[in-house]
Amino acid sequence: MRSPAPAPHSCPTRSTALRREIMSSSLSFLMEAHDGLSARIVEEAGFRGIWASGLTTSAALGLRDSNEASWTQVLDQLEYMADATSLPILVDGDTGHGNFNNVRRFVRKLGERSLAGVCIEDKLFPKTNSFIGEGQALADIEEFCGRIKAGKDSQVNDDFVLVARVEALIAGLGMAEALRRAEAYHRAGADAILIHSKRADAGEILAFARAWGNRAPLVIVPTMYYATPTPVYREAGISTVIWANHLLRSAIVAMRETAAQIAEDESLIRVEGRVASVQEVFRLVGNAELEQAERRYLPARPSAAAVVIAASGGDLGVLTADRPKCMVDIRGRPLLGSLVNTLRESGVRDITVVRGYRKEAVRIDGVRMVDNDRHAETGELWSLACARDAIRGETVIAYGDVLFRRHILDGLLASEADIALAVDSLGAAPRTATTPRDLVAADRRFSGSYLDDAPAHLRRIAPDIASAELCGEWMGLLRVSARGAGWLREELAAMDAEGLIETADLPMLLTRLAARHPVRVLYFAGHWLDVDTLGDLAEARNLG
Ligand code: SPV
Ligand code: MG
Repeated sequence: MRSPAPAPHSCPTRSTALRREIMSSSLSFLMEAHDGLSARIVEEAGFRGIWASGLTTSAALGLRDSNEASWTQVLDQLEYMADATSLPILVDGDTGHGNFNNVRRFVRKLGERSLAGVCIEDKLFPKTNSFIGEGQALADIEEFCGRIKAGKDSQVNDDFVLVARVEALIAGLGMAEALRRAEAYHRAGADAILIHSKRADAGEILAFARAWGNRAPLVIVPTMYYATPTPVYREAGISTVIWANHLLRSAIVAMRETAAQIAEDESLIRVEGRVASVQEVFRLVGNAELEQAERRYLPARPSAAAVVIAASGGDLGVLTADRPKCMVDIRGRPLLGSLVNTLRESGVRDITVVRGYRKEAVRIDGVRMVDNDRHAETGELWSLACARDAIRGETVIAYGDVLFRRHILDGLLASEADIALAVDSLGAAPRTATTPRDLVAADRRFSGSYLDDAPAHLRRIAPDIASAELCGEWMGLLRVSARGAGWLREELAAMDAEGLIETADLPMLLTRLAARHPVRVLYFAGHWLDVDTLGDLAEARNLG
């Protein structure tokens, strides 16, 4: 969306760009938009200008194209569009919302909000859409010329474009009247003429263009004569074609289909793959820019540390003969490199890796290495204990063979819990697993609702949890706060005293912690994997 440094309000450049499009000898196209999001979509499609349609802006508000929205309400919608895109916008100004005086104020306000131009039509306020009824009353020619002059005298930059729209053909007044009006509007100072027709063929538009010659640029709206091939407009010397309402009309079809499907299924399962992802919505509205701005303007919170346990060998055949599993290549980068990268993207800076098997092969720039030289006869808890000094403040702890999307880590980091585990709620589904899984029993299952953020707490993690109790699968990823880090070190000391520390695993540690302290379960759905088999490796290369 808009860059962090907004353009000055009375920015002439968009008007200059629109003027260039309308004045150029090659055919230009303006695509309809009706709000900020559709304006953004028009820009991404590669158009060079936007038509802010009165019909679709009204309809998107649930209103008729009869000036039911006040002009200031329209202005607010237009401002969202201008903010969402850098394209020039030609505003459908209807009649100008009244007489010359209303036009003056409207045009001034448009310029102040970076709208590039306006089109006003020679009808009477309140207007009616051109495709409704017959014989609509038109404005007196002299009175309308006054509106045009008032508009031109009120523009806040020199390149602002005023298009005068001739409705004589729509009103059934014939070609001579259309030409008479166009000539008068041109003389009154209009920069271009929009000649409108509701016929199913372009006959009268082409006849008008022939008779008009090149007195001023011609703009057309082929909504009704849509079957006319575009080269015909080029040959006729048309300046600009407006595709006037097709984003709103396509949205209506898509929204209706989606609503009907969900109503019928009482489920989202059949629509999910057909609608834009939530991530895509975030992208379209420019969340990445906000993240950058947050890094720039929000006070930096002390960054979390991470301990990655990567001491075991792994059994990926020849691939793990000379290196541990965490150093196996995933699309040109070791698995551990991807994991470290995800950690860094989320602001985790101080990263410690516990290595053991083929430790000389474990090298990642800027990462502290701690060695578990007894990896062959000890388990993961011993590896964690090797790095216990690194678990002081907020710390992420991860297995070295997991990959996950960043939003999972961000969710853990945003949690206020002292110990939070990332749990895949889909892990509760039966799966033919060849390797043991870290299954989770908690005090509450994920409800399946997008809005479900009520807390859930761990009861235990084990490879064999009965389906009645099963809530998901632990992803091998957790976060502790400074207080949680203290609890964790205490528990390590207790297990050491009990003689368990050399052989125990992380699920055992977490289950013991859950008996003494709240251990929060954060539910996610997929978007991660641990690499235990060659099949997982193939999947990891896709997720990579
Ligand atoms: C609009 O898009 O609002 C227009 C074009 O004014 S038309 O609907 O054809 O009148
Ligand atoms: Mg309109």
